[in-house]
This record gives sequence, C-alpha cells and structure tokens, in this order.
Amino acid sequence: MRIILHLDMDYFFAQIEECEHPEYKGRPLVVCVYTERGKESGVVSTANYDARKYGVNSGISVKEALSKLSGANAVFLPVRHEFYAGISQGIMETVSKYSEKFEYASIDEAYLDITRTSESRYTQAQEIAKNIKNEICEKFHLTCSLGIGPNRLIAKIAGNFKKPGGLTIVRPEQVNEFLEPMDVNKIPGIGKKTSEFLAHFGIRTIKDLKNADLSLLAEYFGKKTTNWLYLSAHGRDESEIGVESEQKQISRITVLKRNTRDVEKIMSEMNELIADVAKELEEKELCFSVVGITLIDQNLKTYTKTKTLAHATNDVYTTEKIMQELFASVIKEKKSEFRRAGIKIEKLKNIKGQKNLGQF
Ligand code: TTP
Ligand code: MG
Ligand code: MG
Repeated sequence: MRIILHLDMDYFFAQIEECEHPEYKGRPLVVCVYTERGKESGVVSTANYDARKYGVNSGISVKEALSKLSGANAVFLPVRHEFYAGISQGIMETVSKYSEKFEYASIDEAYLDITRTSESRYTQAQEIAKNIKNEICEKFHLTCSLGIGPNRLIAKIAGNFKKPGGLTIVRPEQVNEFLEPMDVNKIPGIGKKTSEFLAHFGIRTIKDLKNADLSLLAEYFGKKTTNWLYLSAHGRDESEIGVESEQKQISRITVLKRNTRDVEKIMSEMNELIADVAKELEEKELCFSVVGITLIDQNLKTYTKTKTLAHATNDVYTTEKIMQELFASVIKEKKSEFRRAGIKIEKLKNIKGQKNLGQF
C-alpha cells in the first residue's frame, strides 16, 4: 500500500505578486498575459481568491476581467514568468527533500511518494504534510494545498478538494465515498469535451461512471480510454511517482564549422543535434527535467552548464532558449574561442504509465 502526496500552490503567480506588494493585500489581484496591443488586450494568467469571487479565472480575457472587476479597486499586473519560475525551483527543491520519489508536475505542482518516510501510516503522512506546509510558509511566505491518498489520482483530487490552504486526506477505505458524489470532471484528464460526451449518456457523477455500460462507452471512446475511465472511476491508478529511467542522459556534441564566440552561430549548428535528441526522446518515450550544454575551447578545455526546469517535458524544442542562455553565460565568463559545442538532457523519466490517456 502506497501513500502519495500531491502539492499545488494556491493562486500561485498572484500570490507571489501579493507577497511582493503587501500594499495590494485585500484587493482583487489579476496577473495578465498582455499582447502588444495594450492594456485591454490579453488573457488572465491567474487571479487571487478576492478576484475569483467576481468570476475572474485563468483563461478569460483581460477585457472581461476588467469589466467584471469594474469599481472593485482591483490590481492588474503583467505576468513575470522567469521570476515565478525561480521561486518555483526553490519550492520544488525544498519539497523534494521529503522523499526520494519526487516528481515535478507543473510550475506549482508536485507529487511525492511518502510510503517510506511515513512508514505507511496516514497519521505520519499528515505530520509530513504539515511540515511541508510550514516550511514553504517560512521560507517563501506562500500557502499551498495538499492532498494525500493511496495513489496519484486520489492525491491530486484530494489536493484540489479544499483550496486555498487545504489539507485533505483520503484513506483507502474512504476512496469510494469520497469519489462517488463528485462530477466526472473532477477526474484529471476529463475535460469539457469528455464530460459533455458522458452527460449525453446520462453520466454526470463518478458513481454514474462506475455503473456505466462499458461496451457502450468503448464504442465511443475506444478501449484504451474506456479502460482508463473505468479504473479512474474506481479510484485506481498504478502509475509510479518519479520513476527515473535507467538511461541517465541523452547528449550530442559537434565540431563547429570554425572557432567562435558567437551564440547565434553556435545555436544555428545545434538544430541537427536538437532534432536528433527529440527523435531519441520520442522513440524511447522519455521526458526530462534538466537541460545542459557543453563547450570545448581551442585548448580542449571543457565547460558545462545545466538548468533544472520547473517541470518535466518531452519537448526539447521548448528548451532552445534556455540552451542559448546557458551558452551565452559560459561565453561571457570565459575568454576563449570555442571549437566544439553540444547539448544534453538529464533526469530522464519514462512517460509510459504516467501519460494521461484521457486527453481528447
Ligand atoms: P494552477 O495551479 O492551475 O492555478 P493557481 O495556482 O493560480 O490557483 P489554484 O489556487 O487554483 O491552484 O496554475 C498555476 C499557475 O500557472 C497559475 O498561478 C498561473 C499559471 N496558469 C496560467 O498562466 N494559465 C492558466 O490557464 C492556468 C490554469 C495557470
Ligand atoms: Mg495552483
Ligand atoms: Mg497547479
């Protein structure tokens, strides 16, 4: 019997901004991704709970948020992604010390398998959760919500159950009564489209889903998804937390056309290597959470630099900018001309068994 803990920070970007600007405390606060077209154009990244009372949530347009909050003395701020990512990294490092089986899930979310550290006891798991909350509060002055359960699925649903500031524990014997009355869309992976489909068959709650005619569902969703729906409705999820693959890294290196200190030139010669790494990732069904670069100078001295991502990804192309920054930072520190350059990714994990089959 495993014990899994899920952590998700409360109104993460907005809470960081509140912390940075104590003078805004008590006012509705909205973090926005603006377009170049000005202060009315863009989408809401997230909002604090004061703003949510007015119906302002992630994903709505800035224009809509402005109208919902007119006269509410609200604060609108532009998103500062890099800044939040740095804080995220600090939080994740802190949290990861609570178990050797740790997994980044997103910029403000993580899973821990605390079976060993809690000695398989829920009372001890509760203590661990309290310690995590306290440490995050002391170090970062931020609140989070935690869920604890016998697997990843239950831990996540429990974590979302009471927000902000919640701690919800669902023991194995409570799983059924916890899940059954919930709407099907509480299962992570069941989005609007799937729940609309299910509603069409009269399936609204998880209990309805448990009692559903599987052969009928299979006709519409296919075998694989139906199986996943069935297992989820029963609160079952075998996927492991933070399983590292046997392979530790993927790297590629090349001889540059000529010695250089020009980042753009170096990057232009990385395209092929990046594509090659992407291919290997896809073939082996791996994701990664550390990106690194290597530079070798004309005297054959080697320099490397790495960066830990806020969450694991299987798309190496999205990390090109980080690679470029890492190259630039080595070049800035050293006077040499560089002769060879390479990339590598580390902290590889198998995607299999973790992938959300319910996405459609
Ligand atoms: P979430 O954890 O989904 O949301 P949240 O932390 O803001 O609020 P909650 O208290 O409900 O957990 O997402 C984490 C951050 O990711 C969020 O603070 C901002 C960003 N984000 C977006 O930029 N766009 C989005 O559509 C969502 C959902 C999140
Ligand atoms: Mg959150
Ligand atoms: Mg989150």
